[in-house]
Amino acid sequence: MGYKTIQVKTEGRVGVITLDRPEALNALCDALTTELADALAKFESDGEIGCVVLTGSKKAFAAGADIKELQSQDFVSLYMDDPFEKTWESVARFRKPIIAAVSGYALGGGCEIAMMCDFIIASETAKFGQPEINLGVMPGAGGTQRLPRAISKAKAMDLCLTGRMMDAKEAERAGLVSRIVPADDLLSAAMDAAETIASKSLPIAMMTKEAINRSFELGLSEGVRWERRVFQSQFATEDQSEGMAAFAEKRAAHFKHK
Ligand code: CO8
Repeated sequence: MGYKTIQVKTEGRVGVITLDRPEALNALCDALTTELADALAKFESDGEIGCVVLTGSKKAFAAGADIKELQSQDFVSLYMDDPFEKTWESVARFRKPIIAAVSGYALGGGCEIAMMCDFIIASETAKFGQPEINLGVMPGAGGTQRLPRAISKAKAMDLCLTGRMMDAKEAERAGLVSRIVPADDLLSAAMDAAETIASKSLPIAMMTKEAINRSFELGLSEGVRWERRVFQSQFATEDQSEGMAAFAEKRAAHFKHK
């Protein structure tokens, strides 16, 4: 598939997807989310890929869903097509580690897609917000659910009800982003993190991601019990044998990633 709205490349074990609709600040039109889902499916099935970086331009990670496309939708068309289920959710469903590298605007669906990633590295210029209320709607791609889990009810209410943006510093204080880096260093910082993750055992990294995500669905005792079973099961992997043998033998571990 030749992509028109994203750019895709591979560097070692890291897949990089760059949202690329500069004329619309990377607004998430149907074509873009379809291409994004396709690229993720390919990275998911590619055994050589251990981590993905999702990024945009300096000015915008993504300024939200494409309002010009959404404008003509009605309830039945949105319900029947359910683009959220068909394409957007592919980011949340992606099983390998995925990092959002955010510079500039991450608004509405842009903020929601970033939150579907495992963590967000932000440039100093990043701006996050859920301005849907200004359009007469509310967030529709997970914003009302993921934002309070990420940054507290108070801030989620503040952002979703006023529609205001928060800058990178406020987002980091609130816990939405894991770190802030200078704008020029954004991609290299995200690539460094992704290469580090991709050098670990892929199945163990995937189980770690799954376990942390389960913490949002389960109560504490169920979550801890589930974690313990997965931890125990990891002793059936070659990567556990290799990782612990390498420590004992004072050498670097060589994970098989499968
Ligand atoms: N959709 C479509 N086009 C957009 C969008 C967008 N979200 N954002 C920007 N653009 C376009 C502009 O229309 C403009 O195009 P043109 O030059 O043809 O007029 C171009 O990008 C540049 O934008 P601006 O001139 O507005 O640039 P500024 O630097 O002046 O302003 C802003 C930047 C503040 C980011 C401004 O563009 C803005 O407010 N954009 C809209 C932000 C917004 O409201 N986002 C939420 C959208 S709704 C949503 O995301 C719901 C998600 C739920 C989806 C559920 C699954 C289906």
